[in-house]
Parts: sequence; C-alpha cells; structure tokens
Amino acid sequence: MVVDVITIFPAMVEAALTEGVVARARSSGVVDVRVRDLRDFTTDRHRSVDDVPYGGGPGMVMKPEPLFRAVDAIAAERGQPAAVVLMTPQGRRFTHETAARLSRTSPLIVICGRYEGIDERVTSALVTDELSIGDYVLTGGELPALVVIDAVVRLVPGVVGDAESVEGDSFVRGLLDHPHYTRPAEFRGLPVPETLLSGHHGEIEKWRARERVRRTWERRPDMLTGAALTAEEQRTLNELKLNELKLDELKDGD
Ligand code: 4FV
Repeated sequence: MVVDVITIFPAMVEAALTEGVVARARSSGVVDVRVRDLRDFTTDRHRSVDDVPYGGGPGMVMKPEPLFRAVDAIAAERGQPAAVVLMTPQGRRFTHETAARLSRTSPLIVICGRYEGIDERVTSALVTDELSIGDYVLTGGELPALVVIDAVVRLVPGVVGDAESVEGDSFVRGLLDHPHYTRPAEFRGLPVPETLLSGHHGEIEKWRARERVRRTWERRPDMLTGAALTAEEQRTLNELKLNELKLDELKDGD
C-alpha cells in the first residue's frame, strides 16, 4: 500500500506516523507512507502556497500550481494515483466502509488543506474523493488525514497481527463493540462481570452479543437497520423491541 500526504506541515504529520501499528507497518514495508512538503513544489523565492481569494472575503486560499505540481510529481514517481483524497468539511462523511475501500486503493494521495481551503480547480481536476471526519471546522486537514491513514492502514492485510481484532471491529457488522475488561477482577470495589470470569466461552459470547446489541440500541439505534446480526444478537434485539412495546403499552394504558 502506497500513500503520499501533501501538507505544509510535514513534521506534524510525520510525527504522528512514527508510533504504534502504523509505524510498524511502515518499517515492515507492508505500507509505504511518504509525507510531502507542499513548499517543495513552489517556484517563487517565498515558496508561496496561498494567495488572496478572488471575489474578496476573509482569509487566504491555497494556490493551484504547487498542488498540481505535487500531484504530477508524485504520480511520475509512484504511478497514476488510484485515488486523490481531499480532507474537507464539504466532503462525504468518512466511515468504516470508506476506510475498507481505501485500504484496497493504491497508490493513494491525501491532500491536507489549510486556510479557507484550496483552489476549486484542484478539486475539480485532480480530487477523486472529498472526505470529512465531522461537521466542525479545523485549522487544517492534517489531523483528518491522519485519522484516515490510521483507519485505512490498520485494515491493510498483514498490518494488524491478529486479523480477528479487525474483523470484530465496531461498525464492521454495523454494531458497537461489547465492553472489555482485564485484570484485576476487582478494582476499587468495581467488579468484572461474573460471566467473563466463568471461562464458559458459550456464555461469554452470548453476554458479549447481548452487550453489543444493547449498546447499539441505546447509543446508535440508527446503526441497527442493516446490521448483520448473529442469532443471539437478533434474539437480544427482539427482546429490547418487545420491552419497548410493553413500556409503550403501559404508558398508553396510564
Ligand atoms: C476538515 C473536516 C476540516 C477546513 C479549513 C481545514 C479544515 C481548513 N477536514 N474534515 N472537518 N478542514 O475542518 O476534514 O483548510
């Protein structure tokens, strides 16, 4: 998997790619992530990457020339990009499905915007995917780009040692994850659920299934439509729906 990140703050991005799973994936060669300084693709002695907006208004806009040169140079070096991702609040929401698709998309180029945004001609001519990590405005696209790279790289086969931990991810089957506990069995009077201490794997899996559905029902009911549920999960969901019906009847009965 080949990823190139275009940014005016290369040290900030590089720093976040030198720890943990992503760093190990880079050193093992499973993924090749390169951070590119946009200023290296400028031609003026001030290494300008931004300019005033046509039509007036506050702030600055990122110039088209350095971004076009950067993408051209990376394509010449790495081959035609399979996708060019721009991080922007105007983009489609980044999801697990997007991460899974991008983990099979290489070479990948990720553009980090700054200022008010980038010249629209870059977006219309070069960008294949405009992605947003949420409905809020950040000072730059670097943190969103790192979120995307982290979520994508861990889905690349061979990156996360125990593939099971990826398959069992929240969102893979449309459910939130079950709670996790580790030693000690009691801490400050707070116990670990008995079932988990029982060693009874059948009961443990039932408990986890019920917890996944209960949490999703309480916190993200929107996810339940279309979730791929196991028999135990479906049983739990039916119970929850039934209880809610009974509650409604009781309320109506009052
Ligand atoms: C953003 C987001 C985001 C907008 C102006 C960078 C900033 C500045 N990117 N999801 N939310 N970007 O706020 O992706 O250029």
